[in-house]
Amino acid sequence: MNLKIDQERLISEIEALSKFSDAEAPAVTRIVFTPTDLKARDWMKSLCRDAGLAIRKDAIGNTFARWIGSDPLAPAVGTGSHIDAIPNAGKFDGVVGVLGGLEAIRALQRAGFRPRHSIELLVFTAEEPTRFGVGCLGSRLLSGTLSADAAAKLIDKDGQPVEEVRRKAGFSGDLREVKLPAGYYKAFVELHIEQGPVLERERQPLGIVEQIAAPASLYVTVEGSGGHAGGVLMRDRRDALCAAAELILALEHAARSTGAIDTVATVGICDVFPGAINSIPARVRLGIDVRDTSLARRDRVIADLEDACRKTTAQRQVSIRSELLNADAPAESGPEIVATLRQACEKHGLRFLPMTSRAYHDSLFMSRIAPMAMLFIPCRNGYSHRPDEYASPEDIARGTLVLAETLAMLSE
Ligand code: HGY
Ligand code: MN
Ligand code: MN
Repeated sequence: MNLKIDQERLISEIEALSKFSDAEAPAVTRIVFTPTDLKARDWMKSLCRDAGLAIRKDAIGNTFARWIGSDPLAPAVGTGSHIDAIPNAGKFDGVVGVLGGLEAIRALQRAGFRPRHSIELLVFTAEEPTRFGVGCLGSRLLSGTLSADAAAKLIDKDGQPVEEVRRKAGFSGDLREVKLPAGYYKAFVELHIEQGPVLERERQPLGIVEQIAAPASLYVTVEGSGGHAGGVLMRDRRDALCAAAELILALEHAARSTGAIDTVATVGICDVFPGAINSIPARVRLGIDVRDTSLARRDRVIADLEDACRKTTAQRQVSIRSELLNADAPAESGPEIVATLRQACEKHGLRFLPMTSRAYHDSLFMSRIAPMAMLFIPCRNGYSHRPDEYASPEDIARGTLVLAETLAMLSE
Protein backbone atom coordinates (compact mmCIF):
# COMPACT_ATOMS: atom_id res chain seq x y z
CA MET A 1 0.00 0.00 0.00
CA ASN A 2 1.54 3.28 -1.07
CA LEU A 3 0.77 5.36 2.04
CA LYS A 4 1.63 9.05 1.72
CA ILE A 5 0.91 11.74 4.35
CA ASP A 6 0.01 15.15 2.96
CA GLN A 7 2.30 16.98 5.39
CA GLU A 8 1.68 20.41 3.94
CA ARG A 9 -2.10 20.12 4.18
CA LEU A 10 -1.87 18.68 7.72
CA ILE A 11 0.36 21.50 8.96
CA SER A 12 -1.84 24.13 7.33
CA GLU A 13 -4.87 22.62 9.10
CA ILE A 14 -3.05 22.72 12.45
CA GLU A 15 -2.23 26.38 11.79
CA ALA A 16 -5.87 27.07 10.81
CA LEU A 17 -7.22 25.42 13.95
CA SER A 18 -4.88 27.49 16.12
CA LYS A 19 -6.65 30.62 14.87
CA PHE A 20 -9.78 29.56 16.78
CA SER A 21 -8.45 31.05 20.00
CA ASP A 22 -9.31 33.55 22.74
CA ALA A 23 -5.65 34.50 23.21
CA GLU A 24 -3.10 36.52 21.21
CA ALA A 25 -1.10 34.26 18.83
CA PRO A 26 1.11 32.30 19.32
CA ALA A 27 -0.80 31.43 22.52
CA VAL A 28 -3.97 29.37 22.10
CA THR A 29 -6.85 29.43 24.56
CA ARG A 30 -9.91 27.33 23.65
CA ILE A 31 -12.03 26.55 26.67
CA VAL A 32 -14.73 23.92 26.33
CA PHE A 33 -18.21 25.09 25.24
CA THR A 34 -17.09 28.68 24.63
CA PRO A 35 -18.12 30.21 21.27
CA THR A 36 -14.51 29.76 20.11
CA ASP A 37 -14.60 26.06 20.98
CA LEU A 38 -17.94 25.62 19.18
CA LYS A 39 -16.63 27.34 16.04
CA ALA A 40 -13.54 25.11 16.12
CA ARG A 41 -15.76 22.04 16.44
CA ASP A 42 -17.87 23.11 13.47
CA TRP A 43 -14.73 23.64 11.40
CA MET A 44 -13.46 20.18 12.40
CA LYS A 45 -16.78 18.61 11.41
CA SER A 46 -16.63 20.28 7.97
CA LEU A 47 -13.21 18.68 7.38
CA CYS A 48 -14.60 15.27 8.40
CA ARG A 49 -17.60 15.70 6.12
CA ASP A 50 -15.23 16.57 3.24
CA ALA A 51 -13.51 13.23 3.93
CA GLY A 52 -16.85 11.45 3.56
CA LEU A 53 -17.06 10.41 7.21
CA ALA A 54 -20.39 9.78 8.95
CA ILE A 55 -20.65 12.24 11.85
CA ARG A 56 -22.55 12.05 15.12
CA LYS A 57 -22.25 13.83 18.46
CA ASP A 58 -23.36 12.66 21.90
CA ALA A 59 -25.07 14.47 24.77
CA ILE A 60 -21.81 15.85 26.21
CA GLY A 61 -20.50 16.88 22.78
CA ASN A 62 -18.08 14.05 22.06
CA THR A 63 -17.94 14.01 18.26
CA PHE A 64 -17.54 10.79 16.23
CA ALA A 65 -16.54 10.77 12.54
CA ARG A 66 -16.77 7.24 11.16
CA TRP A 67 -15.25 5.71 8.02
CA ILE A 68 -17.70 2.85 7.67
CA GLY A 69 -15.98 -0.46 7.08
CA SER A 70 -17.07 -3.34 4.85
CA ASP A 71 -18.32 -5.05 8.01
CA PRO A 72 -20.28 -2.16 9.54
CA LEU A 73 -21.42 -4.20 12.54
CA ALA A 74 -17.90 -5.21 13.58
CA PRO A 75 -16.45 -3.26 16.56
CA ALA A 76 -14.77 -0.10 15.27
CA VAL A 77 -11.15 0.94 15.61
CA GLY A 78 -11.04 4.30 17.36
CA THR A 79 -8.49 7.10 17.19
CA GLY A 80 -8.57 10.78 18.13
CA SER A 81 -7.92 13.24 20.94
CA HIS A 82 -9.12 16.71 22.03
CA ILE A 83 -9.14 20.24 20.65
CA ASP A 84 -9.90 22.15 23.84
CA ALA A 85 -6.87 24.04 25.16
CA ILE A 86 -6.02 25.51 28.56
CA PRO A 87 -5.41 29.27 28.86
CA ASN A 88 -2.17 30.41 27.21
CA ALA A 89 -1.51 27.01 25.68
CA GLY A 90 0.17 25.91 22.46
CA LYS A 91 -1.30 24.70 19.17
CA PHE A 92 -0.34 21.01 19.19
CA ASP A 93 -1.63 19.44 22.43
CA GLY A 94 -4.56 17.21 21.42
CA VAL A 95 -4.76 18.77 17.96
CA VAL A 96 -2.03 16.49 16.54
CA GLY A 97 -4.14 13.48 17.48
CA VAL A 98 -7.33 14.86 15.95
CA LEU A 99 -5.97 16.33 12.71
CA GLY A 100 -3.32 13.61 12.47
CA GLY A 101 -6.06 11.03 12.88
CA LEU A 102 -8.09 12.65 10.10
CA GLU A 103 -5.08 12.82 7.78
CA ALA A 104 -4.27 9.16 8.57
CA ILE A 105 -7.78 8.24 7.41
CA ARG A 106 -7.49 10.39 4.27
CA ALA A 107 -4.10 8.87 3.44
CA LEU A 108 -5.59 5.37 3.71
CA GLN A 109 -8.46 6.45 1.47
CA ARG A 110 -6.00 7.86 -1.10
CA ALA A 111 -4.01 4.61 -0.96
CA GLY A 112 -7.16 2.67 -1.83
CA PHE A 113 -7.31 0.87 1.51
CA ARG A 114 -10.73 -0.52 2.50
CA PRO A 115 -11.22 -1.16 6.24
CA ARG A 116 -13.28 -4.15 7.32
CA HIS A 117 -13.73 -2.72 10.85
CA SER A 118 -14.97 0.87 10.68
CA ILE A 119 -12.34 3.45 11.66
CA GLU A 120 -13.76 6.16 13.92
CA LEU A 121 -12.15 9.53 14.67
CA LEU A 122 -13.15 10.95 18.05
CA VAL A 123 -12.99 14.55 19.23
CA PHE A 124 -13.48 14.30 22.99
CA THR A 125 -15.18 17.00 25.03
CA ALA A 126 -13.21 18.78 27.77
CA GLU A 127 -9.99 16.79 28.03
CA GLU A 128 -8.69 19.76 29.98
CA PRO A 129 -9.93 20.36 33.56
CA THR A 130 -9.90 24.16 33.11
CA ARG A 131 -13.61 24.85 33.10
CA PHE A 132 -15.18 22.16 35.29
CA GLY A 133 -12.22 21.12 37.44
CA VAL A 134 -12.19 17.55 36.14
CA GLY A 135 -10.23 16.53 33.04
CA CYS A 136 -11.43 14.09 30.38
CA LEU A 137 -15.11 14.83 31.05
CA GLY A 138 -16.16 13.39 27.67
CA SER A 139 -14.10 10.20 27.84
CA ARG A 140 -15.00 9.64 31.51
CA LEU A 141 -18.70 9.65 30.61
CA LEU A 142 -18.16 7.61 27.47
CA SER A 143 -16.25 4.93 29.41
CA GLY A 144 -18.67 4.97 32.36
CA THR A 145 -15.92 6.21 34.73
CA LEU A 146 -18.05 9.22 35.71
CA SER A 147 -21.80 8.95 36.22
CA ALA A 148 -24.19 11.20 34.33
CA ASP A 149 -25.51 12.61 37.62
CA ALA A 150 -22.05 13.49 38.91
CA ALA A 151 -21.12 15.08 35.57
CA ALA A 152 -24.30 17.15 35.34
CA LYS A 153 -23.57 18.71 38.73
CA LEU A 154 -19.99 19.84 38.00
CA ILE A 155 -19.91 23.64 37.96
CA ASP A 156 -17.59 26.18 36.38
CA LYS A 157 -16.07 29.18 38.17
CA ASP A 158 -19.24 31.22 37.48
CA GLY A 159 -21.30 28.53 39.20
CA GLN A 160 -22.83 27.30 35.91
CA PRO A 161 -23.45 23.52 35.96
CA VAL A 162 -22.39 21.26 33.09
CA GLU A 163 -26.05 20.45 32.53
CA GLU A 164 -26.89 24.07 31.69
CA VAL A 165 -23.71 24.88 29.78
CA ARG A 166 -23.88 21.83 27.51
CA ARG A 167 -27.52 22.49 26.56
CA LYS A 168 -26.76 26.17 25.82
CA ALA A 169 -23.91 24.92 23.61
CA GLY A 170 -26.39 22.82 21.64
CA PHE A 171 -25.72 19.41 23.17
CA SER A 172 -29.00 18.04 24.45
CA GLY A 173 -29.99 14.44 25.00
CA ASP A 174 -29.59 12.19 28.01
CA LEU A 175 -26.11 12.09 29.54
CA ARG A 176 -26.83 8.50 30.58
CA GLU A 177 -26.71 7.53 26.91
CA VAL A 178 -23.14 8.75 26.46
CA LYS A 179 -21.69 5.56 27.97
CA LEU A 180 -20.71 3.16 25.20
CA PRO A 181 -21.55 -0.55 25.41
CA ALA A 182 -18.69 -2.97 26.12
CA GLY A 183 -17.02 -4.11 22.90
CA TYR A 184 -18.01 -0.97 21.00
CA TYR A 185 -14.37 -0.48 20.03
CA LYS A 186 -11.93 -3.21 19.03
CA ALA A 187 -9.02 -0.87 19.83
CA PHE A 188 -8.20 2.75 20.52
CA VAL A 189 -4.97 4.49 19.45
CA GLU A 190 -4.13 8.13 20.22
CA LEU A 191 -1.36 10.17 18.59
CA HIS A 192 -0.09 12.94 20.88
CA ILE A 193 2.92 15.15 21.51
CA GLU A 194 5.01 13.78 24.38
CA GLN A 195 4.65 16.89 26.59
CA GLY A 196 8.03 16.00 28.06
CA PRO A 197 11.74 16.10 27.03
CA VAL A 198 12.60 12.39 26.80
CA LEU A 199 12.21 11.71 23.06
CA GLU A 200 14.14 14.82 22.09
CA ARG A 201 16.85 14.12 24.67
CA GLU A 202 17.15 10.46 23.59
CA ARG A 203 16.98 11.53 19.88
CA GLN A 204 14.10 9.14 19.30
CA PRO A 205 11.51 9.94 16.61
CA LEU A 206 8.62 8.10 18.25
CA GLY A 207 7.45 6.87 21.66
CA ILE A 208 5.10 3.92 22.22
CA VAL A 209 3.27 4.43 25.49
CA GLU A 210 3.04 1.29 27.63
CA GLN A 211 1.42 2.92 30.68
CA ILE A 212 -0.29 6.14 31.69
CA ALA A 213 0.31 7.52 35.19
CA ALA A 214 -2.53 7.70 37.73
CA PRO A 215 -3.79 11.29 38.11
CA ALA A 216 -5.49 12.80 41.15
CA SER A 217 -6.52 16.39 41.83
CA LEU A 218 -7.99 18.15 44.83
CA TYR A 219 -8.74 21.56 46.27
CA VAL A 220 -7.46 22.39 49.78
CA THR A 221 -9.01 25.46 51.42
CA VAL A 222 -7.32 27.12 54.42
CA GLU A 223 -9.35 29.54 56.60
CA GLY A 224 -7.54 31.96 58.93
CA SER A 225 -8.77 35.20 60.54
CA GLY A 226 -7.42 37.86 58.19
CA GLY A 227 -7.21 41.43 59.46
CA HIS A 228 -5.29 44.67 59.03
CA ALA A 229 -1.67 44.19 57.82
CA GLY A 230 -0.54 46.99 60.15
CA GLY A 231 -2.78 46.63 63.16
CA VAL A 232 -2.48 42.90 63.91
CA LEU A 233 0.73 41.82 65.71
CA MET A 234 2.50 38.71 64.42
CA ARG A 235 1.73 36.77 67.60
CA ASP A 236 -2.01 37.41 67.12
CA ARG A 237 -2.26 36.30 63.52
CA ARG A 238 -3.85 33.25 61.90
CA ASP A 239 -2.46 33.89 58.43
CA ALA A 240 -4.07 31.52 55.89
CA LEU A 241 -1.32 32.01 53.31
CA CYS A 242 1.52 31.19 55.72
CA ALA A 243 -0.38 28.04 56.68
CA ALA A 244 -0.90 27.19 53.00
CA ALA A 245 2.82 27.70 52.40
CA GLU A 246 3.54 24.94 54.95
CA LEU A 247 1.20 22.62 53.02
CA ILE A 248 2.80 23.46 49.66
CA LEU A 249 6.28 22.60 50.94
CA ALA A 250 4.97 19.48 52.70
CA LEU A 251 3.44 18.31 49.41
CA GLU A 252 6.71 18.91 47.55
CA HIS A 253 8.62 17.00 50.24
CA ALA A 254 6.13 14.11 50.12
CA ALA A 255 6.51 13.78 46.34
CA ARG A 256 10.30 14.03 46.43
CA SER A 257 10.66 11.43 49.19
CA THR A 258 8.79 8.46 47.65
CA GLY A 259 12.12 7.39 46.16
CA ALA A 260 10.54 7.10 42.70
CA ILE A 261 10.96 9.54 39.80
CA ASP A 262 7.40 8.76 38.70
CA THR A 263 5.88 10.66 41.64
CA VAL A 264 4.96 14.25 40.76
CA ALA A 265 2.91 16.82 42.68
CA THR A 266 1.98 20.37 41.72
CA VAL A 267 0.11 23.26 43.30
CA GLY A 268 -1.17 24.95 40.15
CA ILE A 269 -3.77 27.20 41.76
CA CYS A 270 -3.32 29.50 44.78
CA ASP A 271 -6.29 31.84 45.24
CA VAL A 272 -5.75 34.33 48.07
CA PHE A 273 -8.72 36.12 49.68
CA PRO A 274 -9.18 39.07 50.02
CA GLY A 275 -5.98 39.51 47.94
CA ALA A 276 -5.18 43.04 49.10
CA ILE A 277 -1.60 44.08 49.80
CA ASN A 278 -2.46 45.50 53.22
CA SER A 279 -4.77 42.72 54.37
CA ILE A 280 -3.72 39.47 56.05
CA PRO A 281 -4.89 36.50 53.91
CA ALA A 282 -8.12 35.22 55.46
CA ARG A 283 -8.67 32.34 53.04
CA VAL A 284 -6.52 30.48 50.55
CA ARG A 285 -7.65 27.83 48.05
CA LEU A 286 -4.96 25.53 46.65
CA GLY A 287 -5.52 23.50 43.47
CA ILE A 288 -3.36 20.37 43.72
CA ASP A 289 -2.38 17.74 41.13
CA VAL A 290 -0.64 14.48 42.20
CA ARG A 291 0.39 11.68 39.83
CA ASP A 292 2.36 8.47 39.84
CA THR A 293 2.50 5.25 37.85
CA SER A 294 1.94 3.50 41.19
CA LEU A 295 -1.47 4.02 42.79
CA ALA A 296 -0.05 3.20 46.24
CA ARG A 297 2.72 5.82 46.00
CA ARG A 298 0.31 8.45 44.67
CA ASP A 299 -2.16 7.80 47.48
CA ARG A 300 0.75 7.88 49.99
CA VAL A 301 1.52 11.46 48.90
CA ILE A 302 -2.12 12.46 49.38
CA ALA A 303 -2.11 10.82 52.84
CA ASP A 304 1.09 12.73 53.74
CA LEU A 305 -0.60 15.96 52.65
CA GLU A 306 -3.55 15.16 54.90
CA ASP A 307 -1.16 14.60 57.81
CA ALA A 308 0.39 18.00 57.12
CA CYS A 309 -3.10 19.54 57.12
CA ARG A 310 -3.82 18.11 60.56
CA LYS A 311 -0.44 19.29 61.93
CA THR A 312 -0.82 22.81 60.49
CA THR A 313 -4.37 23.10 61.82
CA ALA A 314 -3.11 22.39 65.34
CA GLN A 315 0.00 24.59 65.11
CA ARG A 316 -1.64 27.61 63.48
CA GLN A 317 -5.26 27.44 64.72
CA VAL A 318 -6.55 27.62 61.16
CA SER A 319 -9.24 25.41 59.65
CA ILE A 320 -8.41 23.30 56.60
CA ARG A 321 -10.74 21.29 54.38
CA SER A 322 -9.99 19.28 51.26
CA GLU A 323 -12.22 18.35 48.33
CA LEU A 324 -11.06 15.45 46.15
CA LEU A 325 -11.91 16.12 42.48
CA ASN A 326 -10.61 12.89 40.95
CA ALA A 327 -8.36 10.01 41.86
CA ASP A 328 -7.99 7.66 38.91
CA ALA A 329 -6.19 4.37 38.45
CA PRO A 330 -3.24 4.19 36.06
CA ALA A 331 -3.65 2.46 32.68
CA GLU A 332 -1.64 -0.28 30.98
CA SER A 333 -1.61 -0.25 27.18
CA GLY A 334 -3.06 -3.27 25.39
CA PRO A 335 -0.11 -5.54 24.43
CA GLU A 336 -1.62 -6.30 21.03
CA ILE A 337 -1.98 -2.60 20.24
CA VAL A 338 1.59 -1.94 21.37
CA ALA A 339 2.72 -4.81 19.14
CA THR A 340 0.83 -3.36 16.16
CA LEU A 341 2.40 0.07 16.71
CA ARG A 342 5.85 -1.58 16.90
CA GLN A 343 5.14 -3.46 13.66
CA ALA A 344 4.06 -0.22 11.96
CA CYS A 345 7.27 1.53 13.06
CA GLU A 346 9.41 -1.41 11.90
CA LYS A 347 7.61 -1.50 8.55
CA HIS A 348 8.84 2.06 7.93
CA GLY A 349 12.26 1.45 9.46
CA LEU A 350 11.51 3.84 12.32
CA ARG A 351 13.03 3.62 15.78
CA PHE A 352 10.80 4.06 18.83
CA LEU A 353 11.12 4.26 22.60
CA PRO A 354 8.79 2.38 24.98
CA MET A 355 7.49 5.06 27.39
CA THR A 356 5.32 6.03 30.31
CA SER A 357 2.92 8.92 29.81
CA ARG A 358 3.04 11.24 32.80
CA ALA A 359 0.35 13.41 31.30
CA TYR A 360 -3.09 11.91 31.34
CA HIS A 361 -5.11 11.65 28.14
CA ASP A 362 -8.51 10.48 26.99
CA SER A 363 -6.74 7.19 26.32
CA LEU A 364 -6.54 6.67 30.08
CA PHE A 365 -10.33 6.30 30.12
CA MET A 366 -10.62 4.60 26.75
CA SER A 367 -8.44 1.86 28.29
CA ARG A 368 -11.40 1.03 30.55
CA ILE A 369 -13.49 -0.06 27.53
CA ALA A 370 -11.01 -1.13 24.83
CA PRO A 371 -7.39 -2.23 24.38
CA MET A 372 -5.54 1.09 24.02
CA ALA A 373 -2.10 2.47 23.21
CA MET A 374 -0.63 5.88 22.48
CA LEU A 375 1.98 7.04 20.01
CA PHE A 376 4.11 10.02 21.03
CA ILE A 377 6.08 12.42 18.87
CA PRO A 378 8.78 14.71 20.29
CA CYS A 379 8.03 18.30 21.26
CA ARG A 380 10.81 20.89 21.42
CA ASN A 381 12.44 21.13 24.90
CA GLY A 382 9.50 19.04 26.12
CA TYR A 383 7.46 22.24 26.37
CA SER A 384 3.66 21.96 26.47
CA HIS A 385 0.75 23.94 27.91
CA ARG A 386 2.67 27.07 26.81
CA PRO A 387 2.61 29.20 23.64
CA ASP A 388 6.05 28.00 22.52
CA GLU A 389 4.89 24.36 22.44
CA TYR A 390 6.26 23.03 19.15
CA ALA A 391 6.34 19.80 17.14
CA SER A 392 8.08 19.76 13.74
CA PRO A 393 6.12 19.07 10.53
CA GLU A 394 8.37 16.06 9.90
CA ASP A 395 7.68 14.57 13.36
CA ILE A 396 3.94 15.18 12.99
CA ALA A 397 3.88 13.57 9.55
CA ARG A 398 5.97 10.62 10.75
CA GLY A 399 3.62 10.01 13.67
CA THR A 400 0.63 10.27 11.34
CA LEU A 401 2.18 7.75 8.93
CA VAL A 402 2.70 5.20 11.73
CA LEU A 403 -0.82 5.88 13.00
CA ALA A 404 -2.26 5.28 9.51
CA GLU A 405 -0.30 2.03 9.17
CA THR A 406 -1.53 0.92 12.63
CA LEU A 407 -5.15 1.76 11.88
CA ALA A 408 -4.91 -0.23 8.65
CA MET A 409 -3.55 -3.31 10.44
CA LEU A 410 -6.14 -3.07 13.24
CA SER A 411 -9.10 -2.59 10.90
CA GLU A 412 -8.30 -5.31 8.37
O1 HGY B 1 -2.96 17.46 32.60
C1 HGY B 1 -2.78 16.61 31.72
O2 HGY B 1 -2.06 15.64 31.90
C2 HGY B 1 -3.46 16.76 30.38
O3 HGY B 1 -2.63 17.51 29.54
N1 HGY B 1 -4.73 17.41 30.51
MN1 MN C 1 -3.19 19.27 27.86
MN1 MN D 1 -3.61 16.56 25.55
